[in-house]
Amino acid sequence: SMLEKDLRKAIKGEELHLNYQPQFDLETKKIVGLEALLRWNHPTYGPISPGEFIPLAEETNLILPLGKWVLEQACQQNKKWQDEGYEPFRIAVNVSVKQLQQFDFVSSVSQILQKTGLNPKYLELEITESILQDLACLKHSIKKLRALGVSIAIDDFGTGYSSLSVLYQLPINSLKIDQSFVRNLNSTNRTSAIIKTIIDMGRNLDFYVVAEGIEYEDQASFLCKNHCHIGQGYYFSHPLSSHEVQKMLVKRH
Ligand code: G
Ligand code: G
Ligand code: MN
Ligand code: NA
Repeated sequence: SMLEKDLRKAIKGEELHLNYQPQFDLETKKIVGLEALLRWNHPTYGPISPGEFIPLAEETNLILPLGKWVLEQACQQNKKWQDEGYEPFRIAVNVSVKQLQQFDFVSSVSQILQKTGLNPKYLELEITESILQDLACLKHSIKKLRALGVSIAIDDFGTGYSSLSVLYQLPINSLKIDQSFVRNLNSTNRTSAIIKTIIDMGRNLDFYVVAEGIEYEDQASFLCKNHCHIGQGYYFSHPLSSHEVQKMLVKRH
């Protein structure tokens, strides 16, 4: 398709960039991480959402070069902030199942870490819950990534198919509660019961629990009161350009 051809060109050119959405410790209100979010500014159509072009990139395998580009950009930018003397934090990068299924995925992550000089403990990979259906073959890669020192988050948690047994079999670090739960928090008691249950379960399994899509103060305070560790959403900050991020970072003294 035309869009596919354009995306191929975009990967080589200057049309792609990353935005970064801050993640806050809900108790201390300090920045503890940033999620890298891909943006495509098409020369004629303007901004195209990753929700539209990521599925296309997955179908055409363009996600492989694209995913590598995202990983390298994110690691490079995070290392740069650290070198400039800002307090270090983790950067989270979304990874598609197609990428994880590549036999050389772990070694390409390792190469990118070496090339950029980023300490692996400052990289987190976000994997959507739905891919855990393919558990057997991914378990091995996830274990190797952990052995490298990289963290693993389960994204959109609560919407996919993972059984509880999957959660204790996988060496993951965090659960990201899907935005839909936070969005419906006020409308039903059931949603708040589900959120509390996910937080308790996550904490009991020693995971960090992250809530996404927080838009209102009462959502943030509900999550904080119920001991969710980390919050992300428009209430705290929209995704920002690297320049905007830098303005809110704190120098080490
Ligand atoms: O940033 P935004 O809400 O528009 O993102 C829409 C969707 O695209 C989200 O599901 C998000 O996880 C996904 N996405 C954003 N950036 C990337 C990326 O670099 N790689 C992958 N695989 N998905 C991404
Ligand atoms: O699937 P994933 O969780 O990676 O998607 C992240 C997406 O959610 C990004 O596209 C980001 O722009 C969007 N997002 C982040 N915070 C909020 C929020 O508070 N409300 C809504 N509606 N979307 C958000
Ligand atoms: Mn994500
Ligand atoms: Na999510």
